[in-house]
Amino acid sequence: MDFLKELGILPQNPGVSTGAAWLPGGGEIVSFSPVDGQQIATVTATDAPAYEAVILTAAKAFEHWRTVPAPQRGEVVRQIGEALREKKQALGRLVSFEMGKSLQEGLGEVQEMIDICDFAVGLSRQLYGLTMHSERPQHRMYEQWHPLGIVGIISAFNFPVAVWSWNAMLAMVCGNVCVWKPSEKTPLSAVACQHIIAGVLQRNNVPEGVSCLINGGAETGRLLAADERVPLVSATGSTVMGRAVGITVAGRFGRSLLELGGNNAIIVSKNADLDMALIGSVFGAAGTAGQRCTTTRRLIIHEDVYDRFRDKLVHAYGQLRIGNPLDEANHVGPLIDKAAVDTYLRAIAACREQGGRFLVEGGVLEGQGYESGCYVKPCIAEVQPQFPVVQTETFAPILYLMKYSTLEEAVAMQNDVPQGLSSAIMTMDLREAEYFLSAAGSDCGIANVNIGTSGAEIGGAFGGEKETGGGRESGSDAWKAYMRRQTNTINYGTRLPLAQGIQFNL
Ligand code: UN1
Repeated sequence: MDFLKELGILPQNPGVSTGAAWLPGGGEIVSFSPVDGQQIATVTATDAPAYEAVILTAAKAFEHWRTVPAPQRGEVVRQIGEALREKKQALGRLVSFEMGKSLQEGLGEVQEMIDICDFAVGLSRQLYGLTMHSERPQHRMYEQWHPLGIVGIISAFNFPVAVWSWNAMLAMVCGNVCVWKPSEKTPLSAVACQHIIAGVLQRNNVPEGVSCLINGGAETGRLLAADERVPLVSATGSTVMGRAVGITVAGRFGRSLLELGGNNAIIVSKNADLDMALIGSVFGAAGTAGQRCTTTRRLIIHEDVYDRFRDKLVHAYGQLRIGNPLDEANHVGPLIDKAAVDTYLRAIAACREQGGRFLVEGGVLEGQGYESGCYVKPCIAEVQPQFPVVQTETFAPILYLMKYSTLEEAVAMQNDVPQGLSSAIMTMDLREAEYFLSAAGSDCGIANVNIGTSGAEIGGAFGGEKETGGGRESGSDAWKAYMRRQTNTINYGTRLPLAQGIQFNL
């Protein structure tokens, strides 16, 4: 496992960092690989004194970082992108090994990091505000965007590095400093990222505190959510976590950016290219072992093609190879841990109880290569849309099939869940596609045509509606969430006329 050495991972890793410096912390977090069930290494957790030291260092760093011109901040991010290019293979392998996603997807995740760095470099010269025409003579009005301060980033195990970079690289070019709390299930991937960027920060004389790392579970996340010194908390993960963070942050009038659960559907029209629909559905549902927030959980299939498409799906599931994700011959790796396996088994039992009929059976794999107990079979069930289990996001490869007859009915089914992240329609019919994208169509943050629900590019704003939390990360103008807007009016005349023509003569 040379990649661990290359990334500076030790048997015992400090886990509290203000950039290049590592602080003593509290207890210990153990990282197990779901690939073989073995302990990889341990990481120091963040106790209250270490947390306080991080926040004070970050606050001090902000005083300097906010004065560095944005394009110069972009230059630092450009170099971070270069450093990530150099370490792409090693970091991709660690992500695959610690999280359990396929090597291709581990490398793809690092590619997303590189892409967002490139995006952020360009953005560093494009933090545009508008100018307006004042109603008063010899007045000028414009708006500008200023950094917020400390941005807290809470990320999930399923994208242990990319989601941090979407937030951190934008936040940094915007002039903020970041405090990252990664998932306690994937702490080593975070330690590796911190090592990779530390050299770049040092070479550029960036002060300690611009990019900090803290480690721990929900209690560490609560410290960030409750801390008035942290104006923005960006949190990716479950709806339960997001609700707690969102309420705590709102209680102190802070801002939160929430990217939470999805319950994503593909509508397969009778006018679909069924071969294309098949690839999108199988990758979307079984890829990453069903552990993406954009994973395809529901297929809503037109009655005319239902039997044909169902048979194709069942056949394709028979071809899926499940096993060590570092072996490129395998399509599906393990779930993150045994607790996730229990959740998967409970959902299968609930589905059966509620009336679901399994076309491809699930189950936990045993025997050689499956010793970790985390490898499960992707499965398919025929269901009714209102089953409670179908309304719930289960982070595992369980695909629900439903039948429709009119497009209006299909869109209503697609929208009739509490979540609103990603959605797709497979159709060659322009009218159907446009209806799906119209105001009467999908209610999700992401709506695709002839593409599955997962695998979004970084250039678009990423996030969703309803219980997904409403936040937008990554591309487009998502950067605005990391800045405060200021409207400026300047009077360069010799009189002081009041707005709205009000006369106030002394
Ligand atoms: C997530 O699962 O938290 O669209 C993010 C995708 C990826 C990002 C997923 N680019 O599947």
